[in-house]
Amino acid sequence: MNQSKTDISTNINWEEIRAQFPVLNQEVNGKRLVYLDNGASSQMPQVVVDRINKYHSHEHANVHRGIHSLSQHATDAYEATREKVRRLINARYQEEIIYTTGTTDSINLVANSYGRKFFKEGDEIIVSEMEHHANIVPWQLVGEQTGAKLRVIPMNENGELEMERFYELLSEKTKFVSVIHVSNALGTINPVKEIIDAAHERNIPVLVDGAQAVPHSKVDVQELDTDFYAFSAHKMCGPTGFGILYGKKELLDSIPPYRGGGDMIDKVTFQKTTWNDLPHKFEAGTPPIAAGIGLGTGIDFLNSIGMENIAAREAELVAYATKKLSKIEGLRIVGTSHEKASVISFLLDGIHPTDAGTILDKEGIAVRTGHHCAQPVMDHFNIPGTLRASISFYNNEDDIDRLVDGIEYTKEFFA
Ligand code: C6P
Repeated sequence: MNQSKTDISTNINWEEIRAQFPVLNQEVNGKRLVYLDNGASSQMPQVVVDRINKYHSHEHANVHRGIHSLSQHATDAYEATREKVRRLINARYQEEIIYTTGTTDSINLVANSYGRKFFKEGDEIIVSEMEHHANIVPWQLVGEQTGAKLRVIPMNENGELEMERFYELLSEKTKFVSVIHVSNALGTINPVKEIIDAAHERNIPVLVDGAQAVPHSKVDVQELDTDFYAFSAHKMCGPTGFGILYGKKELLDSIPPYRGGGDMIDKVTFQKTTWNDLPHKFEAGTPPIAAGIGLGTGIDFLNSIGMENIAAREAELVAYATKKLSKIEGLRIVGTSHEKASVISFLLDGIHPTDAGTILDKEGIAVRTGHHCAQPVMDHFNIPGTLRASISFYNNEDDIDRLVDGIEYTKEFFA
């Protein structure tokens, strides 16, 4: 590898950025860690770790409840994240940003609140064949309660949605469309704008699962005109246990709360309870305060680099990795869509992905193996699972070269 450490197009020193991630600076199994499991969870830069520590060390108090200074300070820090998220995804109002515990929680919120209110026997919800389980099971659960059924947009052998089939599935029975923006199992970037526009022509609301999109590109919910958009903090340099549901204000106003408890109420009597205003109507109980504050610092960090620069750097690394992996004999890439981001899934001839992943781990290389919580994708390709390298802007060409060496070693090991 003989590549300049400073990206010429953006003049960003990516090695300096990488150095801000303390986790990457260690050995695992006696080898320098190569972390290529960013799709499962990305790492946190030191500033995020420090910010969370500061909250725990000096600022801890419950939010929205106390008149004492510490509580008000915690509330201000926690609420500041809402504006940062609003700006990041260009939502119209802060009230449209609902704090959740992650993408899974965000989708469950919509499936329960919207679905239980509006779905009935014979209704149809369209999802795609490449959904994460988090965008399948909540709809099945609400379908069991309401009689609504799932309809599935199939994909082709490249792992691209068959859009003509989507148009055929749209009918007067369709009451909701919920699709993944970027596939965590294949890396496919889906034409969500086209899907949203087609659904809106029939007044059908759309949720987009953006868990693998927001960390890697500039997402603009107003430009997409999506009704709901879900993502997780821990895939975008933030901590676990925190996530976001964006929803259009009028839609959020039209659906009931999903969970009951403190903070989400206006007035409680044994006869009747009324709800708090948005966004608090959907935020019952004491939230993960430190995680919310941490996400705010994570967003500051991403903004300091620039989402466009992050997307460009990751595209460069994905292209480099695809080229290198394609040259390995007996390696097959699963998911060859023209539009791809950050994820490369692959198989090695005659070697089970779990066995290969175990050997790579011994070499200090962290990849994910298995079905990636997308079993229908594996069923489509008739495979038990894949090895998955998921790339972040703080990876570098050396990481990819180490992966290539690790794969060659794995092949020799099993030969
Ligand atoms: N995918 C992966 O390794 P949570 O767990 O709620 O933060 O995110 C769920 C989820 C939903 N949608 C997509 C597209 C996702 O990728 C994920 C999480 C991880 O691919 C863990 S299974």
